[in-house]
Amino acid sequence: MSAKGGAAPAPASQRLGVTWNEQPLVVTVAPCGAEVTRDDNPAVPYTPEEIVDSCVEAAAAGSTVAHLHVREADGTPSCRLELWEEVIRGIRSKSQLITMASTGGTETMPASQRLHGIEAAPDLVGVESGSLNFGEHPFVTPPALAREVIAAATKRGAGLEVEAFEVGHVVEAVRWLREGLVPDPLRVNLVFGTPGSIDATPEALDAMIRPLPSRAFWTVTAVGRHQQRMLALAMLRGADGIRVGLEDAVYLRPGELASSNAALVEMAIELASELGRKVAAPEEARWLLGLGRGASPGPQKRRQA
Ligand code: KMH
Ligand code: ZN
Repeated sequence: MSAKGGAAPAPASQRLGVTWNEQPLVVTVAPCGAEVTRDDNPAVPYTPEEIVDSCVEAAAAGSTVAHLHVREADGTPSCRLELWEEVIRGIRSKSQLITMASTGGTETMPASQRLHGIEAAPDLVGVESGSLNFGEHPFVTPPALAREVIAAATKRGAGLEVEAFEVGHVVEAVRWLREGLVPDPLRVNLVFGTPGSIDATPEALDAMIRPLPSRAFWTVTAVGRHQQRMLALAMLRGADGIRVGLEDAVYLRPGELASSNAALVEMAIELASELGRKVAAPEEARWLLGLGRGASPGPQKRRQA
């Protein structure tokens, strides 16, 4: 399907030529983000050791990708390369998780510092394809900064995942794909319910997936109380993956704080299983994300699975 077409892209299951629920689901954990604190939930990991341990537990619960930020020991969002290296090295030594360095930083972090995680050689790098208001503050990613992130990640041999908070961000990512700035298949994480950006509704989900080409690998993140409903909708809609973790939601269910990132992963996997979606094992996730040895899978190769 062309990105100009009016219809939404084919669900992953149709692309594979398998029934809708046979497409393995990649579960990403986002253990700490940059904003959430221990006042919100005492289980938020701060130090590299805490982040690594929390990710390893989440991997044991079934997640296969870790979307990462780093913090100083007091919880302050950080960009220090030593912290990035410690986290990525630690996760690699103790799990099969695919590591993804966010370049989101914080709204106030100087642009150049947002790129530091790339130097720690993660498997994937998250890149914002536009700007938005993030709560009370503008969160600005000018096109030149995005291109810098893409160039640095590509130079390092890391894959890219676009973080899209608005329909225009998805459209921009598709333009990058057409221009050859990012490889095919495009990987994009659609984020819903962040104050200041697109809402968490079925209509918003449709709007965000509409511009995507059929080969795109798309995942869904929903913030706070919207999480379970949006993840369920995404899984039924044929999402390639979902993301959970304390970065996005500190409650397991209304009134009950999540005891850990692993608890959120378990909740998501239970939900997936109730909806008939099986969860990708580490090697499957690596392959589906085009991170295995050899060429990126794409639909042709996927069909052989
Ligand atoms: N910390 C936020 C301002 C991402 O990880 O790509 C943005 C953010 C998004 O964290
Ligand atoms: Zn993040």
